[in-house]
Amino acid sequence: MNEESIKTALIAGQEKELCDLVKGELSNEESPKSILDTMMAGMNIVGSRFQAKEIFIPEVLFSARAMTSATNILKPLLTKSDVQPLGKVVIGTVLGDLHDIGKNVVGMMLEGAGFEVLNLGRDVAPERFIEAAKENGASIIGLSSLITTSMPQMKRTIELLEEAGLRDQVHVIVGGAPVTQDYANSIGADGYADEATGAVQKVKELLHLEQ
Ligand code: B12
Repeated sequence: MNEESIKTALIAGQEKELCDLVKGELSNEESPKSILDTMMAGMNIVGSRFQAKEIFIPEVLFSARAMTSATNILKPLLTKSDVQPLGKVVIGTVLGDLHDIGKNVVGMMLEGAGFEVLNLGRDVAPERFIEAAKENGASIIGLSSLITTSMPQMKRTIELLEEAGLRDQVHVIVGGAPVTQDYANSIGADGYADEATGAVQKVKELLHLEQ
């Protein structure tokens, strides 16, 4: 796989070029998962450059847009639709937070592993998570937070779940760049993972499904 070209197009925010490269890799029988991993590595470089103030929000937005389009090409190949779901997962990015790339990747990997995923999007209020889990009989809520200021919404969602009397029926997993296992423990979450494959494993573990 031409990893460097993929990363370069992603970092430069070249949506069409990136999508063409991804399609080319797929026609060369490259695995969708390794293409996704390469793009995530590229997005990490974007993150480091943003942090180092070498690039700014507009550039990050272009990269994010390119990644979203290219990920949509991979989505049907990473997800299964013809099997009985292993369980239902409600996932979203918490209130006040507009980052959704990582959450979408986690959702996609869960679908690929055979779960039914209800993706609520981003900037999702705690009440909405509870409603959605209740209405759909979900056994897992996945909360994503990428900014430290939105992390308390995870705690709030768990509290509301308790107030709704659903805490023993619904497991909560949390993730996102600033979230840690210690933070997950401190708010009483049932699971944490720092990347999508770990998230799938964690969900299987919580539902006592074989690995
Ligand atoms: C892309 C990006 C943006 C894009 C988002 C576009 C989009 N559609 O998502 C835009 C430009 C909109 C943006 C805006 C902002 N951003 Co920004 N952004 C990023 C950046 C560069 C990359 C994030 C990303 O997509 N990574 C790639 C994905 C694949 O990784 P991931 O999200 O971490 O997800 C993986 C894991 O975390 C995990 N995971 C994720 N969710 C979940 C959920 C569960 C349940 C589980 C188990 C696991 C899990 O699995 C995923 C896949 O492996 C990060 C830098 C970074 N290092 O994270 C900054 C970053 C998150 N942003 C930051 C900031 C400050 C902002 C702004 C406040 C900037 C501003 N001044 O306006 C705004 C916030 C707006 C808002 N209210 O949300 C800071 C946050 C600092 C902090 N700790 O609070 C970061 C860390 C950059 C930095 N170092 O300063 N941003």
